[in-house]
Amino acid sequence: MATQKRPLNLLIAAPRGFCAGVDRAITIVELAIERYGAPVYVRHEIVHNKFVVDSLKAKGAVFVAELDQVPDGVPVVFSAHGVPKAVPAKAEARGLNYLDATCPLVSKVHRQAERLVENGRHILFIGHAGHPEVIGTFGQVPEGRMTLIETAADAEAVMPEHPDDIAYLTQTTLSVDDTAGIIAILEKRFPSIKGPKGEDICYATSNRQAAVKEIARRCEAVFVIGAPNSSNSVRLVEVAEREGVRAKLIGRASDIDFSWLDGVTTLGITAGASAPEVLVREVVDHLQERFDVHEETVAGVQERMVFKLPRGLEAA
Ligand code: 2E4
Ligand code: SF4
Repeated sequence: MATQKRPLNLLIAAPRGFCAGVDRAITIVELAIERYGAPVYVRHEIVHNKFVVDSLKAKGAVFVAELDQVPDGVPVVFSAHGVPKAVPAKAEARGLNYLDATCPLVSKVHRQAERLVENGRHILFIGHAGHPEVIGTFGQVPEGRMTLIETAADAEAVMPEHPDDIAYLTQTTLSVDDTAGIIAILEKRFPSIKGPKGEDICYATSNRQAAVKEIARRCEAVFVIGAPNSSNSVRLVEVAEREGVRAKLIGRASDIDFSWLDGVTTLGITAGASAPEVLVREVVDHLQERFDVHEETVAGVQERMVFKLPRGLEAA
């Protein structure tokens, strides 16, 4: 039967969606429920995705903002974004059984921060104010030893007390391009500034940004599946926009307003590191109801990263 639907080309970015840190964090909550039984408390959204959080709630997870809301005697998981040192310390003082789902790549930045401060350096931390990862990283060092740099203007303006004893570190989910600009300013102003050995922006963040750039070059609009509080997802929207396309952050298929696609013949789709693949399929299926969809996956680098589970849960 001839179809009346208008054709729509879909370019689906790869890699997209879950990274190794998110996979690990969700598995930790699931295994904790299996091992200890429900309820298992989780401090902060395990990852910034409502679908993931709701699925875990259905299995017996209870999400709270602060440790004070966790009753005595129940296990608690710390989210993938990391926590200030005071949080596990408080949990220990209360005798709580806690499991740390902080991504190992965030923990690596925590250890770098500690070491730099031990060696007498003041840290300029490039990140976004109020984000839980930034709060967690600031909480690794004594107050006053780290200064937040959010923008190029901040990098131009910062006046460290001892400019020869400074270092910089970054949040893991920043824009690769913006961060390079900020670091260039810092290195020009403070030639002896110490930087991280590898990259603090993680492999998943940079791979997803490269992949969305690739599809954005070939389409008129891009949908990024992710949450407004998901830093890496919001960065994907910005990266697509910089390539000159219209980009929309959507939580899931039901957020789509088909009028956004008026005049669009090729639409790009990607997903942030905390957005499950089922939501990508749901979006494609939803578009298929309205359009004669032609789907193409645009494959970039292959990811093979897998992180070990915390000791104790491995055998579960
Ligand atoms: C921990 C570190 O940090 P962001 O807001 O992008 O977190 P999200 O939960 O969306 O993604 C997973 C994640 C967790 C990323 N980096
Ligand atoms: Fe870890 Fe990167 Fe995933 Fe964040 S985006 S959880 S730092 S792998």
